[in-house]
Amino acid sequence: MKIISAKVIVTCPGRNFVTLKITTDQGVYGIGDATMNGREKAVVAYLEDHVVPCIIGMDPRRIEDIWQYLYRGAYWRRGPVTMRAIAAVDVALWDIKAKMAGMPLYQLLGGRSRDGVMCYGHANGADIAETVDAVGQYIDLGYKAIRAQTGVPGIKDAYGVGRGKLFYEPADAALPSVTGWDTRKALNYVPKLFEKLRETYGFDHHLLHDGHHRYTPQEAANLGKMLEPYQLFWLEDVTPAENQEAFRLIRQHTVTPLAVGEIFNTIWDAKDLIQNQLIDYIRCTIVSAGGVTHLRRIADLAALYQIRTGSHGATDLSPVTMGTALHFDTWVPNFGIQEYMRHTEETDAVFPHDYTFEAGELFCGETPGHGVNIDEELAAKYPYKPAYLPVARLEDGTMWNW
Ligand code: KDG
Ligand code: MG
Repeated sequence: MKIISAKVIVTCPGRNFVTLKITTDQGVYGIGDATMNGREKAVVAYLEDHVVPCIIGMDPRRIEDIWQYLYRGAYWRRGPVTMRAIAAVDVALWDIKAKMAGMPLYQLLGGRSRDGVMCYGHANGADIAETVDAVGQYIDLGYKAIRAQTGVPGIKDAYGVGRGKLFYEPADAALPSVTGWDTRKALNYVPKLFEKLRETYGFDHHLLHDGHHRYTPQEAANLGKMLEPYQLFWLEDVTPAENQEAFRLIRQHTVTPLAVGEIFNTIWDAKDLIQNQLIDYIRCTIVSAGGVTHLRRIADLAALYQIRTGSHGATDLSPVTMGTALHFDTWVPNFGIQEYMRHTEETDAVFPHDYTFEAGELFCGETPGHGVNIDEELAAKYPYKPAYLPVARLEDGTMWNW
């Protein structure tokens, strides 16, 4: 059996997606996601110029060997571009293998560990009152877990507050727009949101919050401590993770569970945090961390330390990643939660899929493969549009982490 073509498809049904379609000489094809928000074309070039020519003629059944070939063989290891390109190939090959076996992907991974996958939605509002209402809407939709982000008085466009409700897209400008940040104002305001949420809805639902890399380790520890009475499911990306020692400082001061990993690419980014038990949830997902083959290794390492998964699932992770992640979540023994930011109708039409949402849980389908396809004719109607994530600056103009 041979790979006879590997086609990179770029489409923008509301936002940009990069998809790889690998076809075999036996007519079976597989689909992989290679999207990198705001830097899409770098992965397109990596795939078209450096990966596709190497894999034509290879046996698509040799998933592990092809993964190692692309990882070790490039000499230049890791990084968001490389690992997304490898992920796209890996997922397409798992899709092919599962189709050939006539099984949904989770069966090849080891079968079902659970019926449904608990997911969390994104509630946001311009201020506390609006965010409390938004959380109520998610509760009415049946969600068991909700991430709450509020605008902060005096901060221009705080992170996580979008224009849409069920879906919003932060990469919304042809050049990066400038948002503001002020830690003091956020630290005074965010705990009040969670106080109000618990006062209004009680403690039956899981609540989550994303710090989006904004706080210093000391400020992060302070936030974690202030949020303790409200028993969050997790506090995410509360400080940037380049310096992983920072998490030790945070950990020493708060028992609020910590989550990190959506911008990690390999097990090496997560290893020290996991082995030193400095986090509670690892948020790497399929597209950013080298596909099913590599994410499985990260989850297995995390399981040794009772750290659970919490796959990133914002709108820039295409339905191909979402569908694959749901098969992974259905199998992985140390599953924690799955982020679920809904895609627009246009995106869903370009990527027909068989996963469903019911009563706060997501369910992968039973069709052979990962259950997500691409309608190439429809995809062609939505050409690439440059779109960047925003940047953040402090009031005095200093660049900050978005
Ligand atoms: O492309 C960047 C987004 O995926 C990211 O900002 C979303 O932090 C995010 C999250 O937790 O979903
Ligand atoms: Mg995040």
